[in-house]
Amino acid sequence: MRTLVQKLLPRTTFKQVVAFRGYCTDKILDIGQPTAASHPELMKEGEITPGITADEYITRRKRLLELLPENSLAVIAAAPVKMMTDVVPYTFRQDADYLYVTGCLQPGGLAVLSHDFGLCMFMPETKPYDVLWNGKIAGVDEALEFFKADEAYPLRKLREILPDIIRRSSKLFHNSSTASPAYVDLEAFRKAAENGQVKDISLFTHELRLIKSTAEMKLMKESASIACQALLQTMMHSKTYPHESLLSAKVEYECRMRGAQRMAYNPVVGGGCNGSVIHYSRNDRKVKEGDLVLMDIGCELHGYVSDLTRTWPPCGKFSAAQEELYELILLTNKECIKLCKPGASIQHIHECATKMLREGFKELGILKNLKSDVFHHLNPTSIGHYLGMDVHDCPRVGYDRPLKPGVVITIEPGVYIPSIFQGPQRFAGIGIRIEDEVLITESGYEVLTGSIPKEINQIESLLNNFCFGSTMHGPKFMKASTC
Ligand SMILES: [Mn+2]
Repeated sequence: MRTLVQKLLPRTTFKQVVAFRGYCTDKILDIGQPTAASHPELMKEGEITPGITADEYITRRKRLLELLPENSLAVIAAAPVKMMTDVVPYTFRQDADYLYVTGCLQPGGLAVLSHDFGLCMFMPETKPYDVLWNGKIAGVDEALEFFKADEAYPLRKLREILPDIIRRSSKLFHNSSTASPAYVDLEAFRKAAENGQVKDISLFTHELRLIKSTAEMKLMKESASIACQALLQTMMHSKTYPHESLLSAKVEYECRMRGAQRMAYNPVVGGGCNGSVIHYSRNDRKVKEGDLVLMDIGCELHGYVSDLTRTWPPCGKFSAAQEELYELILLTNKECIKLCKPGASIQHIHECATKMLREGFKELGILKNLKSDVFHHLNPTSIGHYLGMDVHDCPRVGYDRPLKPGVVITIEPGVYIPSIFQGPQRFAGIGIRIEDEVLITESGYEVLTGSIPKEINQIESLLNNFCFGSTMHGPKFMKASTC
């Protein structure tokens, strides 16, 4: 595509490009991502990303520097662009650490932090030709004026500037998940690595990201609310369109129509025994009459993700076997949520969940005895994980860490019975997970996904008393009906 255009437009000059941009854009400065000036419907004055102010970004950097040992350096690169085919990139998603520290949504940059100079941003440069094709991006001026960096340079200066800074530092922390040759190949970096002076920055960034600020909690709640509304619409849709791919499309549409930038992960839409595949992603089968469908979905809103799961029978009625298993998972979900409070840990809640599930499985005849190893096949997952800018957020923080106010975790008990199974055959091929998001508060917890039903009578009532008619055109056609 690009090569062809280069041939067609071999003499595009800078002046022509500027004139063209001036013609096709309005007078508001475009920095390659939303600002209060360009997107007043999305952002307030003083915010760098929607809901997060410049002051909050400055505070984050100050707190990160406080955690860094004396005379150390942090190097955090933006996420790389991943290509689908030669000139076609996958949708870009910024690395959470780089976004957390800078607020910058574009690829190609490098943030360097030290006690000496604060934040120094190395920014990618574009040629007029790139601007013509891909639009404006933030450069050195924007790094200083918009992202409030203390210093900023074009990326081409990196080789001149960074080696000296590295040599002057006794420890180096970098984001190994986005490590780029731009700095890793520098001799000074290689020497520091050989001397054992290089460690991963996530040790510190995950500590900071674990506890959400008031602004972050608001975004987490909005992200959860969007996912709940979207899944509710999808549940109602499921009776008329019980097909995994249509439910996946529906939930993504409903999330994005409500302002989410993307899904947090590929939706898991497992009908029948596909629900027993924990990260099932094919989503290409019709849900059989009488089967359950398990949907694990989440969206991303301005850098903050949601993650919830509901399991229901699109036909509108749980079978007796489905109901028996569902009640056990639901009870475990509710009891585990009650355990969420400052001082508890995911590990502790996991142990309580395991005990409840083992006893429940034994009672249902699924386990022969309480200590059976079969349990690990029926329930191989943790009861939950931290949630925030990433789905499995802050993995450097152990699950034995006492929870604190401002931490968000998931509670997601489940049972995954394969189709070929030694126990009572009425349970064969049933997969159930019920996942909620829980914010730890001073006094206990707040369920962020409480607006979507999980009780059997609520779900059956929802499916039988409300559903879309024979059209796919949205809520205005929603009606009480007996379909
Ligand atoms: Mn989860």
